[in-house]
Amino acid sequence: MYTAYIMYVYVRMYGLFQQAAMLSIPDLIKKKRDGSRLSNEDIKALIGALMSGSIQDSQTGAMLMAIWQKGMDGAETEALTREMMLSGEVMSWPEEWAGLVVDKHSTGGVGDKVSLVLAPALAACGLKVPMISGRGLAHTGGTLDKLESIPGFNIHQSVQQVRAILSAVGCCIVGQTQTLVPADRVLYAMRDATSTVDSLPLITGSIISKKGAESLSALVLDVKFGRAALFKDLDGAKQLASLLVRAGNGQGMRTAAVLSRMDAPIGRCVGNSLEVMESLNTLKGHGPEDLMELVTTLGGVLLVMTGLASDQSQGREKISRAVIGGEALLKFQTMMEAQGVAKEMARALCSAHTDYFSILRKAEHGVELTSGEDGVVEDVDGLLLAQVLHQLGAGRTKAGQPVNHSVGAELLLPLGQTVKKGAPWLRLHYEDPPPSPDQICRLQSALVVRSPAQRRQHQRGNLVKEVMLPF
Ligand code: IUR
Repeated sequence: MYTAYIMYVYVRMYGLFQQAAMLSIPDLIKKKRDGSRLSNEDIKALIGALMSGSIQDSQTGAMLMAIWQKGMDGAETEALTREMMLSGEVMSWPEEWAGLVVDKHSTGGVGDKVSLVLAPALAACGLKVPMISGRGLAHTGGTLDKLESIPGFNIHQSVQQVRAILSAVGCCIVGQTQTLVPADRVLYAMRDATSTVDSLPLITGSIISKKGAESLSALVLDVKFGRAALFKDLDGAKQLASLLVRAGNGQGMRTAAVLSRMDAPIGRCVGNSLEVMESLNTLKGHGPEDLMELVTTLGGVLLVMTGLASDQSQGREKISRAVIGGEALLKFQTMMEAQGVAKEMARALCSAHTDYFSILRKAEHGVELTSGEDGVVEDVDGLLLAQVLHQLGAGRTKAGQPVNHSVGAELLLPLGQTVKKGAPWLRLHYEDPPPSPDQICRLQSALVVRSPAQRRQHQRGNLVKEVMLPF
């Protein structure tokens, strides 16, 4: 009885101490604003207040700006990531999948259709891939928009459905569910409204909390740098990659990053339907070199981290064989069926001689642009290309806007190829609005042709700059 009383007094006192130690929201804002680091308890209290609705929007905005200005160290970023992840459901998997559940995240690019090839290739190698992808925003494309250009493809799947598809197929590509990381939905909207999107700790918390909620064994990040990337220079991308790798490993996922160049579009097609077509051609063994380089590098890293390959070169080789041998294509076909595509249509899309445009929507109009000079294709400005396509309806400016899946462009010549004046280099697919003379002019300026004598080293072949492994 006496012991129970002592325990009661101890617990009450401890609670009172805890309460006294907890800072008010204005004090927390002041602490960060003045450059101090937030403790784990501070960050827990902050995310708790966000979820309970006891923090005002103005206070959240002020805290975001304080974080944007003063930054967060690695430990703070890890705590933010963990508390965000715990704000919602954390997925769980059958025991027999232990060590095999993986995913990839890309910081966004032009013509980036890697997920469409990588997810089924990993499944073909025996991994489980619950790939949660995003939609396109501004000039960057989104995997979900690409997949929705396939009639019937349903990106909305519950956690139970994801589990069932992974059991039957091994991979799925789905949108964010309502139950995962609700804190990120609130914070992301506020970051957008307060110009605090481009903060390294906030980006890290947002990306890694969502991957943590997938309960992954291993995660690979494709962190891009270059003119069409979030970070223009390698140093900025490296800084983000280090934070992401630390935060991912801190949440118990083996996390690695690949730093890759994002100047020219990846592959030859940009635009939703066209990119699905190019992904299917890649899964049929006819993929462009740069796309295959990314797919095999990222996949190879995941195979090494899950112990399915002894080193990076064996990992790359296994992924390459899964693609060339057709096993990945079969996985893609069954994934399409599991996600709502009619069986006959999925089979037709995956057959050797598909007339893609009998299934995918083709734009009503097309025009070919021609080179103004003789020489060698030195570069194609992916950012310029994506910006014009965005204006023609291929992308969205605000979340929730529809996109025109049929708008896009095909590069008719690879980098390094000789071109003659008057030869076509780009086929533009458009509907309404048609391209204006100014837009045509901007597209033309995306092509950089040099005489063979002037030619510098072209960029294909060293797309992957560095691989950061967790060990
Ligand atoms: N993708 C995310 O999931 N979160 C972010 O903050 C950014 C991209 I920037």
